[in-house]
Amino acid sequence: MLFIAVDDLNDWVGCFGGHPQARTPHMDRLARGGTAFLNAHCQSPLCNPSRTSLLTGLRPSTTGIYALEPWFRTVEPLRAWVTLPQYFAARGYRTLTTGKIHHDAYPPPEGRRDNTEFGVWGLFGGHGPFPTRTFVETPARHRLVDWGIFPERDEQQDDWKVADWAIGRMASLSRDKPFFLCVGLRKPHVPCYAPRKWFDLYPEEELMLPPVKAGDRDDTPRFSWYLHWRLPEPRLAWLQAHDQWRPLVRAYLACVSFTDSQVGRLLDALESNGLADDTIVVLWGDNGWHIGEKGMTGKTTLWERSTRVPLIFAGPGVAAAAVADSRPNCSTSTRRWSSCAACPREPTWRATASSRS
Ligand SMILES: [Ca+2]
Repeated sequence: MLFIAVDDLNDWVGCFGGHPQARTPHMDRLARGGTAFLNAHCQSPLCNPSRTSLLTGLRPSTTGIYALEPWFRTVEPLRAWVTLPQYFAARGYRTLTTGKIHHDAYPPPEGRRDNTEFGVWGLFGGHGPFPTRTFVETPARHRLVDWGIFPERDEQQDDWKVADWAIGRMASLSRDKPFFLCVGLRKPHVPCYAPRKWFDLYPEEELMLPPVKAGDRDDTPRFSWYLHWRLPEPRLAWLQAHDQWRPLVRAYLACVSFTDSQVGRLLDALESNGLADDTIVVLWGDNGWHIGEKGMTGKTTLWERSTRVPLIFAGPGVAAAAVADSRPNCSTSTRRWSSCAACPREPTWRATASSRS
């Protein structure tokens, strides 16, 4: 099994229809070869609680973990809880991980040494590389909250190196033992840096901005704001005042396409190593991301933009060219890809996008 996690990827993926201009040919190809879950939502719209929930199979209301801390093994009821990779390991799978699967630095180094969480630890990677100074001075001046054309080549990105590590392992994975290979890609999590060719896919003058409604949070309870209001991502008002809304949308899309290309490299490597026919591929996002909707950027809200995530299963035993969609506008829960493409979704996009703002 190849288990690909993508950090902060919302539904701006071609086959999920979140942005009409998103170019993600490799995730779309994966979806066509399997089943896309069009109404998948994360269990909690933030890395640590979402990933902890997914890997333990427990809701955040059970783990009690809603924030970037703690590492769940320090919570007594979870100290010996069997995670998904441990479940596979107990059934004879070789388990390998690279990049961000558990949240950031988790587990602490001593948790990696004894190989209790995964059998093999690969390159951890990070958000790098970084320019000598940020391109955009946002109000919070957070090092990660930045966007722009950088670096020069894909190969300089940590995500490229993480994918490389996984690809290198595929060549040597023994065919006599099944594997559970986890690859955690960081983009499009901020900083939204990508080489120029990915920005060129989205010419600024043709770019569609997400539809937003003035006063959209006027009827929301104040408490709903407290979940995220002090996070470092700028608000829409700041982006508009500083002509940064369009550049951020463009940079995010560029990073989505860069990430998609890494997914493509992984899928190609499965095929070239003769592993494609008997490997199940799962691609999942840990939370979505606002880019102007509800007056904000970032995550940690309970609105759809923050909770809806891509989820694709493909491989042996998985229905191909299928979608599962439990949204009210879809008349059946599972459809063939071609028929579901006709489902109405996000009808406000084009009208709003044509009147540039
Ligand atoms: Ca995340």
